[in-house]
Amino acid sequence: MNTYFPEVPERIPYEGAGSDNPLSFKYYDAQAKVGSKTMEQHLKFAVAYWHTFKGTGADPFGGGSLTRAWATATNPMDAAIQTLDANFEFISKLGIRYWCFHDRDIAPEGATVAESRDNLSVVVEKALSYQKATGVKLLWGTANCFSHARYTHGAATNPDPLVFAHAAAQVRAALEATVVLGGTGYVFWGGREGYSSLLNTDMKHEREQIAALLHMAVAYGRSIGFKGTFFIEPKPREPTTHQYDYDAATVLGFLREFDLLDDFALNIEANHATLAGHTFHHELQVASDAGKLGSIDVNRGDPTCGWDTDQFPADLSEAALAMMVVLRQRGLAHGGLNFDAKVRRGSFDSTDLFLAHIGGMDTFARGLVVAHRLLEDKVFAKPMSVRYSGYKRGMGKRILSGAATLTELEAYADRDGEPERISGRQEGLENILNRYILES
Ligand code: XLS
Ligand code: NI
Ligand code: NI
Repeated sequence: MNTYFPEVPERIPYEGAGSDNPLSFKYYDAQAKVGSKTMEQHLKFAVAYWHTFKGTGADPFGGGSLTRAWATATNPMDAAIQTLDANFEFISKLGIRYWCFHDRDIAPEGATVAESRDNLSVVVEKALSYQKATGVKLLWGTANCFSHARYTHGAATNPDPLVFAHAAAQVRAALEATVVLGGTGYVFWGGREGYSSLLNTDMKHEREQIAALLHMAVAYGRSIGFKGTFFIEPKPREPTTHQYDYDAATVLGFLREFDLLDDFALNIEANHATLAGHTFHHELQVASDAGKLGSIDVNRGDPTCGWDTDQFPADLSEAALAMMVVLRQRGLAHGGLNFDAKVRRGSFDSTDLFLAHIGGMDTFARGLVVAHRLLEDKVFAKPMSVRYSGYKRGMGKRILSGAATLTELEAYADRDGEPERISGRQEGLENILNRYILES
């Protein structure tokens, strides 16, 4: 397997921070221990097939700029197999263990539903043999129910049940592919499940429709032996103006409302968090507090524009804070860290794909080490526990236990008078975070 990236060695080595070799890891040392687990065990990185191998660099102002040797065949099935070859060569050279795909990324849509299924089966079989040969595993699969023109007004939320049926057929086949390839997750990202005008949209009806599809997916998935977790990936806008899965809190409410909490968890994407006006840290914490942080799409947005720019993660404090949430909940069971990120339109060399992933992996390796030390030293836990200590005793305890009444609290406030004001020390805590980033 040395066809598409001949300029890259068989395996990207770990050379440490002192190395000048751009094709080496500076911080990601797969077998190094952080706490009781190796970096590789903590950081279940996955390559996103769509951006890495199907991305063309196109934007609203111009067509593709990335020329890819694996995308030259004129027969779509030949091109699909060559792209799969490139995927496994790339992943093996990087030393990553997982990949993620949409059905339509790996196999072309056919003229009929049956033909599409057959195309997918052929590629899945080939992928399975590659997985066996390389030890690479599937993290999660999903169905692309948003690119085809039939999904213009949504897939499961489409006013036409025949469109719903096409989406259902895709989900069924993608679930089967996920099970065959041993994926531990199956993702639903909203795609076009949202609306742009309430003048033609019955929002309540559409939300019931998508809940129906999710229940069917659970029933079918479990019936064919899927033991993993179903994930919903929140996003507030793009492609529709109002996406139903706006953010983590909205999706948690939806799962509760439609009785889907048992089988689902959340796949939180950094850039979707910022599109929703939140921080990545906030979205991860909301999901984790509910016991529902299942997987993460690691990327970043551009703070100066409101698009899903899907850049590679490069911000150390963001990575450290994210890993703190992950470590506190003891990992991501069925999920991992999927690089849902693309190289910029101007980064057209295939080497740029390696540099981007190396940078993302180093960023999260460093973030992991920093997060581990912050937790070991209880840097934030100690002041946090002091801050809320009033609720561990007396009236605070009565409030949380549900025993206190408004009347009794009024008397308490009246008797004890004005509370002493205590600084939140935010700047001081930020200084400590920076010190850990610089010194870990
Ligand atoms: C798009 C989403 C998508 C999902 C998978 O914004 O991030 O790439 O991760 O369908
Ligand atoms: Ni994503
Ligand atoms: Ni995205």
